[in-house]
Amino acid sequence: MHTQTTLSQYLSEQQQAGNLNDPGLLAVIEDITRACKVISERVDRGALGGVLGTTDNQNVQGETQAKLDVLSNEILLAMNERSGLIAAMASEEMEGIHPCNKDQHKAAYLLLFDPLDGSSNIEVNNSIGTIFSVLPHPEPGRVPTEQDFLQPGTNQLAAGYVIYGPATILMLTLGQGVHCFTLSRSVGEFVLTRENIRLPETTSEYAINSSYQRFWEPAIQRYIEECLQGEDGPRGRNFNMRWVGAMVADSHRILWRGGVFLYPRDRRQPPKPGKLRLMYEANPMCLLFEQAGGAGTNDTRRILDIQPEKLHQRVGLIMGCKEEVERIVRYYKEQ
Ligand code: AHM
Ligand code: MG
Repeated sequence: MHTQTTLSQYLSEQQQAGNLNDPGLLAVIEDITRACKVISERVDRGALGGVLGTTDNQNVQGETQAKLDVLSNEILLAMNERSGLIAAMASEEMEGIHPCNKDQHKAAYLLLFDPLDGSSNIEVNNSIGTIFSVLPHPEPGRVPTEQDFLQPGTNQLAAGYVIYGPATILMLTLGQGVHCFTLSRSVGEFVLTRENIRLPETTSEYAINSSYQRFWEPAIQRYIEECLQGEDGPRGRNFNMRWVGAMVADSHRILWRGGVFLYPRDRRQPPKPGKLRLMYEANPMCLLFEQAGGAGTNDTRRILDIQPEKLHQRVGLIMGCKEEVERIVRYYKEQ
């Protein structure tokens, strides 16, 4: 009989095998994913749950908040505050950090999240998700400041995302590979469904919002143009393109099937270096991609090496199979 391994069992087995020696971190992952199960339940109810539609508020990015953005943020805050392990949290939906006023001595972690990625998909019942990143508190024992969050992505202890799609799935890394868990409604737990995911080496797929083509820089124009030429162009093969409009869904397809996800810096709003945020979107995603054998860059710099200057800093993001990312880096250097 096929026995199912739940996330909790998987984590404790890994710990017993000596692969993970940070029990606090495991408890943090359990709390984050518990919150995601609650969000999944709310998403599932759709229009019947009264969670669709927008609020009258705007977040710090100037975007109108959907009801589900706010609700997911509240769920994540409430469920991660209890353990006392998290010193403070930061989110796409909050301007400043949210310190947790429990026993600060135990609180060794900082948690960042995008509570509901792909908000514009909510109304149309397409995939959406939650993205999270766990950083160490540089000085456990004192109340953290925003400055403490400004650590490069290489410092992340864990990262992952949950997709609320046809099935709710969790993609998780604790720095030792990427593993996929599927939420079993009958068991009420995330169950391991694929271990050690590796990005395929060769690729013929890409994801980009091409309606911004006229604003792209020459490196991106060149890359996409060559893909579009297919067999008749320098790449010598045909490419396929998809754009769901939720990074979790678009990059998940790439992580699964190979390819490259692009939300590059463009010339739409020159002071803004891209749309996506470094700390709770690009960093966790790039850790997952690197752990799966891929790569992530802004143009010529590895995303995980970027020293953040601001909590809500934006960044151009290109991630996927190493070869493709390296090719785009080369095009940026040559542009
Ligand atoms: P959100 O976190 O406010 O939902 O915004 C991020 C989303 C990404 O999931 C997605 O890749 C991108 O915005 C889509 O943007 P666009 O509508 O410009 O294609
Ligand atoms: Mg997002």
